[in-house]
Amino acid sequence: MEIQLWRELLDPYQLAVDELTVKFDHIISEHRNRGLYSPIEFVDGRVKSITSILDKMQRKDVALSEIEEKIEDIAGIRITCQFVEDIDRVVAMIKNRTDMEVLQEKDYIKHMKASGYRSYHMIVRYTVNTIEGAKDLHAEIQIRTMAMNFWATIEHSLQYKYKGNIPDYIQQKLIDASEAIIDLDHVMSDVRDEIMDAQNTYKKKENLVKDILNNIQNLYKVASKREVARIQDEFYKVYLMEDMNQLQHFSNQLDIISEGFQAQSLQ
Ligand code: 0O2
Repeated sequence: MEIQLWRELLDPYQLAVDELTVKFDHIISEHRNRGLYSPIEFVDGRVKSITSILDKMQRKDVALSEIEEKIEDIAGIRITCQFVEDIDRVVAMIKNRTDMEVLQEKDYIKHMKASGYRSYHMIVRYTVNTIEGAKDLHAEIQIRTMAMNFWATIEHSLQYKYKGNIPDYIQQKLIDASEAIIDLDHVMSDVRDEIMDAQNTYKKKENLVKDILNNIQNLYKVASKREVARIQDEFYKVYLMEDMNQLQHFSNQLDIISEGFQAQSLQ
């Protein structure tokens, strides 16, 4: 197939990857902006390379005319979570969405592959709008923990190096490593509440400081420089106390002060 035709074939898949990445990224920011824990830690996506498509066509005996129907991971999204429990939440979220339809699910977490590979796969139908109109296509969403991702990335590189024929002794080490990853994910789940608590506290503090600084910046428009400098000094003092309650109290007071100045400036 000519390169131009490959481009035309892959273009809508690139659009799907771009759109889906933005949508899943937005789930992260929606959670974080509300001070909530996000079950998604990060998202990335890719359109399968032409070489990889050709390899898969050969491996699965797929004709050129059947690519779109039979190769379901031309558009691939990878969602990485911190904890195994988060994966179920992400799966439920995807099933609830109205902008994609789940066609197939493969649970390689409950049913680990012989290689030691673990991940949750979903094939979805997704519609993109191109200059030629609406087009339905398939995308593969892989959901896994950071630890599973670490293993899969290393193993993928080895598969590439040994062209699928990884020597037995390395294969055995990979299986051992996969078992260790299962243990690691369990241990992390055991201290999940502690970790989430620490992360939430940090995030809350970050949001609060952002709000306070925004407020102080806005005050420059309505209050005297001297007054703003005094508030800023006060903020540094409270910040150094490392006490969230004090910081919250300061933020509430600042809200009241800001409203007062805003009201004055409107008179
Ligand atoms: P790439 O380079 O990531 O695009 P199969 O019939 O099992 O060969 P199928 O039917 O396409 O593959 O579906 P499956 O099993 O859900 O695998 C799809 C993708 O999952 C793979 O794409 C890999 O990205 C990943 N994957 C599956 N098995 C393994 C594994 O044992 N190790 C690693 N590291 N990744 C795996 P591609 O096209 O194989 O590769």
